[in-house]
Amino acid sequence: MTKNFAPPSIAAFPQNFVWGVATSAFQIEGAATQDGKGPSIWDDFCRRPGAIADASDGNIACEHYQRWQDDLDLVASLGVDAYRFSVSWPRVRPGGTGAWNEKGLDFYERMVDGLLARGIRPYLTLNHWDLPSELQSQGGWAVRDTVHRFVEYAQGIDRRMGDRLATITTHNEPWVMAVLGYEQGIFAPGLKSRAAAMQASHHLLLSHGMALQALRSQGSKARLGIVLNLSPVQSATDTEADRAQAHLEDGRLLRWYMDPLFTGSYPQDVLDFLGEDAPAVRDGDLQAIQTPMDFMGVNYYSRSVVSAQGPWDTKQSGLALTDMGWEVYPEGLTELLVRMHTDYQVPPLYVTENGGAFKDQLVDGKVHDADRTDYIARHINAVAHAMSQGVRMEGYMVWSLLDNFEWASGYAKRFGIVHVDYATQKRTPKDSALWYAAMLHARKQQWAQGGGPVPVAADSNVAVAGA
Ligand code: IFM
Repeated sequence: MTKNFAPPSIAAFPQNFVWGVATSAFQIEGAATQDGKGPSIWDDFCRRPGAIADASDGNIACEHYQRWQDDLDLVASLGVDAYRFSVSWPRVRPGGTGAWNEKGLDFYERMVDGLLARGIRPYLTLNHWDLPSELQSQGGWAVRDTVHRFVEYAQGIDRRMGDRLATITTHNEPWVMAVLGYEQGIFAPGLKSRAAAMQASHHLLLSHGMALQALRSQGSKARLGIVLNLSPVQSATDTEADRAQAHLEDGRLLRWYMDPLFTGSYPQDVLDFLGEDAPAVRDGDLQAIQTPMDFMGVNYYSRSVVSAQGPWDTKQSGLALTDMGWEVYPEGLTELLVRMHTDYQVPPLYVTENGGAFKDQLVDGKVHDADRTDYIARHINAVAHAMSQGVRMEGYMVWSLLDNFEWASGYAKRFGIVHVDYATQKRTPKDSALWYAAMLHARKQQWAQGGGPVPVAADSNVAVAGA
């Protein structure tokens, strides 16, 4: 059993704080062409020579499409309150427009009902990057028509299952889709145009706002929001050049999304930097983007350090690094959450993703991933610190439930708290999963006993499926 990692200040979290685990469709489902699913930009991108580090794809992934019931049992055995997952747009509407695929819709509807039957709240994301290929062939997020197709898609999902969803997230990490996908070309669709990237980012934000309006006007029962990937951006040195570069990066990563969502304008310094690459914005767009949200999610992994001299080498900081080469920097999460709360009128916040890839070893049916447990425990404490400074937090979700397809890194990077043997598809909860389950179990006991902190015992014996 796991050793006792500084139990998060468990008393700092209210009883209704939502604890969860997260996944996304393309990364776990597989069944790339089954039951009428259409192709997505990630199916296409995986076929590009050199695009994916291990030349893998999402065709099989974790076979979640076939194994979803067992996977939901696993989720339930962790004792979480919520499961965050995404719908594959091309599985439910293969061309992105036109006919809907009943089998795809049934799959997600069964999953939502399966979660509710297990007492778990469904947190559904509409767009976790797998845009239907057919829409990409018409320009993808760089063209305005995709905004309207997305709104129809959101309405269709809400009509079908919105009455049973806790939340609907429009987009997961628009910065990643726009900048890595359209500007740097290292993610799907693999384009290299700053102008296209910025237009895509505007259309993602606009489609978010318009979808919220459309869902509200059809009476959606789900709480609505968006998820951004954010980090505090720090200057490598105190030189003016580094500080200016860090300010610009902060503008491109954080203010480019937070300002329009909460203040109704794009940051002027970034617009000046973009010049002709700035997006075309029509009258009314910024108003739509500002449509109030019920919650907002933040995905946090590390800080970003910026130097005017070029990319910062994370090895020079002396901080522990994950297998992605990302610094372990929980203080950054507190800093970020406090800033969001201070600088913007944010709705209640969630950490919708947090976790780490580490070099796991499966030995005798166990994975002793102390580094991951330590990472998670320290970040949960960072959330508690933010809450003690007045930040309204509603939940925390570990990324990820399962080892899965880590995009351009393929299957080599393992983020799961549950190990997946890709040859057999066997799931083995790692020590981090057992620790998380023990922590949640201790919390439930704590509340059953009327509150008061209960330490997470080193030898807690909580039954997790497959352990
Ligand atoms: O795996 C991804 C996820 O799809 C989006 N957020 C970051 C994770 C780790 O890179």
